[in-house]
Amino acid sequence: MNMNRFLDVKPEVAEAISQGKPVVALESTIISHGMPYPQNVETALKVEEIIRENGAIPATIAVIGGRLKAGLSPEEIEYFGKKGQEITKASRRDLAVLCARGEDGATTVTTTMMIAHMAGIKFFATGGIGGVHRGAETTMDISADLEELAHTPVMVICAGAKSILDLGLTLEYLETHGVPVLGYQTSELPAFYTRTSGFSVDYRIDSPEELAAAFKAQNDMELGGGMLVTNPIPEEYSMDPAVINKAIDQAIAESVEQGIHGKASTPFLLARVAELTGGDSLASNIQLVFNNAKLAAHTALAYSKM
Ligand code: PSU
Ligand code: MN
Repeated sequence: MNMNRFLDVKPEVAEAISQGKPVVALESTIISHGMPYPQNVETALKVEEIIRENGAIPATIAVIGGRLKAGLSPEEIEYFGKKGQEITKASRRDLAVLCARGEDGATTVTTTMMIAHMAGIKFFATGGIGGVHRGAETTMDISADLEELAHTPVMVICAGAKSILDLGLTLEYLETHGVPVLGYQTSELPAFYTRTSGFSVDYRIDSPEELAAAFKAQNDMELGGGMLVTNPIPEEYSMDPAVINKAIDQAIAESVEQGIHGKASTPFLLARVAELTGGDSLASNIQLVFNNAKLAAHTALAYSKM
């Protein structure tokens, strides 16, 4: 554990880590920027409960008053949910200034991986990751999440990537940077709201024990990077690709028209897609996060027994 002077690990989480018990990290940008209030808070609390029911300790990660927090209280989760987009969305470039100034930050996949690693947490469940955006050949909009996956040894369990991204280019980027992309019980990359995308993953893996074994091999060899597990949304919650893709195309067209760019781009697209599909996409989003939390807990538990 790298106990740097900015890090606060919740006692329950610190105890589990020191005893080699399974711990699963969760991000806070999904709360503040990824879902509307109050569903964001309800979901974040329920996700923690699911992780406990499946044998692991949850550690929601955020920056509060300039402290890097591994493990939040329900009140802190409520605070992030209520403040929503007023909170700074904190990627790697933001951490130093936020901590020096004593400010709050909602952690993305990037900073959640960083803080999880500082605390000694190896597993992280979320909804979707950032990636190479459509049109990146001119905008150069590539999420810092991909770079973090290349360098930080945390396993990220997600539901694939939303087609607000260019999935083909995202996979190319991950390949170049040596990030294994694993499909849980599928050989096709899931596209978040839908179970298929037309793109293949690197390996299909069918059990939490085999996921844990792959990650352990990577760690024991000290290869140093992360691993991406893509877990398809349960069939009963998956969406009609025509409906979701229409909403995504419209949201992207509006973002180009309005000149949305930089860190505002992903939150804008997420919120617009949710609006355009009514409650449907939000309901699917919530269910896939639950599904990922369960798999992450099972994998962390299997790893703790190896
Ligand atoms: N994709 C989602 N939901 C999310 C995000 C992405 O389906 O909540 C959030 C995550 O926190 C992710 C971040 O790390 O957006 C990526 O932002 P950017 O594209 O600006 O790197
Ligand atoms: Mn970006």
